This record gives sequence, C-alpha cells and structure tokens, in this order.
Amino acid sequence: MALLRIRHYPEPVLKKVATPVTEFDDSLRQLAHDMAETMYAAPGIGLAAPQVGISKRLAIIDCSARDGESQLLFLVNPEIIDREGDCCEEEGCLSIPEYYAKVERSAKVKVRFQNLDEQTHVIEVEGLLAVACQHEIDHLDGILFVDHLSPLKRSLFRKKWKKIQEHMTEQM
Ligand code: K1U
Ligand code: ZN
Repeated sequence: MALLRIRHYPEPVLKKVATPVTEFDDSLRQLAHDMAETMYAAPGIGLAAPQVGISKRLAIIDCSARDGESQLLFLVNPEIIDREGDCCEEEGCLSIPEYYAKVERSAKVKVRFQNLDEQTHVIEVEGLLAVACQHEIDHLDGILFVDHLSPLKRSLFRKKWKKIQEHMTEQM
C-alpha cells in the first residue's frame, strides 16, 4: 500500500468531470486501498479519486472513524437516485485544508454504486454519511463544497484561502 499525494484547490483535476470506471481489475483495487490508507492518514472520512490526481469515478467513505469500528465503503460509479429533506452541516475538504463552512444538502439520499467486484448496491443514508456521499459524488463531478457557497461567502473564502496557502508555505 502507498500514501498518495492529495491535490489542493485550485488544481485543475479537481474541476474535471471524472470518467466512469469500466475495468474492475487489480489496478482499481490497488488504487482503492491506497486511497483508504491516504484517507486514514490525513485523517478524513472520505476521499475521491480526483483528489489524488486520478479522474475516475471512485470514492471511499468511512464515517465510523470517530467510533473506532471501521465501516469502509468503496463507491465505484456512484449515483444519487433519490433525495429527501434538507440539512445544513459544517464541512471540510482534504483538498482545501483548514477551511470549514456550512453547506446546504439533502438530509437523506439513496445511492446506487458498484463495489470493487462490479456488483451493484443501493443504500439509503442520512446524517453525516449522507453529507459525505454528496460531498464525494460532487468531487467526481468536479464540484467542491465551496462551489455551494453564496457569491459573498465564496469571495471571503478566496481571501482566506490566500492566507491559508501563505501559512502552509511558511510551514514547509
Ligand atoms: O472528500 C474530502 O475532502 C474528505 C472530507 C469529507 C467530508 C468531511 C465533512 C463533511 C463532508 C465530507 C473530510 O474528511 S474533511 C476531514 C474530516 O471531516 C475529519 C477529519 C478527522 C476526523 C473526522 C473528520
Ligand atoms: Zn472534499
């Protein structure tokens, strides 16, 4: 297994619509497990392939990290097929470190996806897992959580991001 380099805003790969996975082979399994190692090391509760520079429709989520018991989900070609209600929770992003903001999302979502063996599953989720599914599927469509902010909040984000980047450069 290997730690992968997480790409930061505004790298172009984060804005691309990722291509569907068609080959369910060892290289997909290797990438998925390397992403898991990278996500746990970060640490984070999710990671999408574009965040490690690979424009493919693969994402992983493990919201159980805080509870201790691992429940790692590998989502290949995930799609939201139904949504219900609204919520507004604070989000972070491993591609935009040190910046957090509340984002309006659906409260419950039904997600259809394939696993690493090409089998199709449908899950209905709510709470943090629903937010994480929407956040990760957005990554596959080239959308970042800051794209959901109002124009005013987004311009404040851009100013703050410049300072965060300066701070990160000083620490290197
Ligand atoms: O996709 C990503 O950038 C990962 C992101 C996922 C996410 C977080 C919050 C709401 C929705 C989606 C993160 O994991 S940011 C880090 C984070 O939330 C976290 C870090 C350590 C412990 C617990 C959570
Ligand atoms: Zn993110």
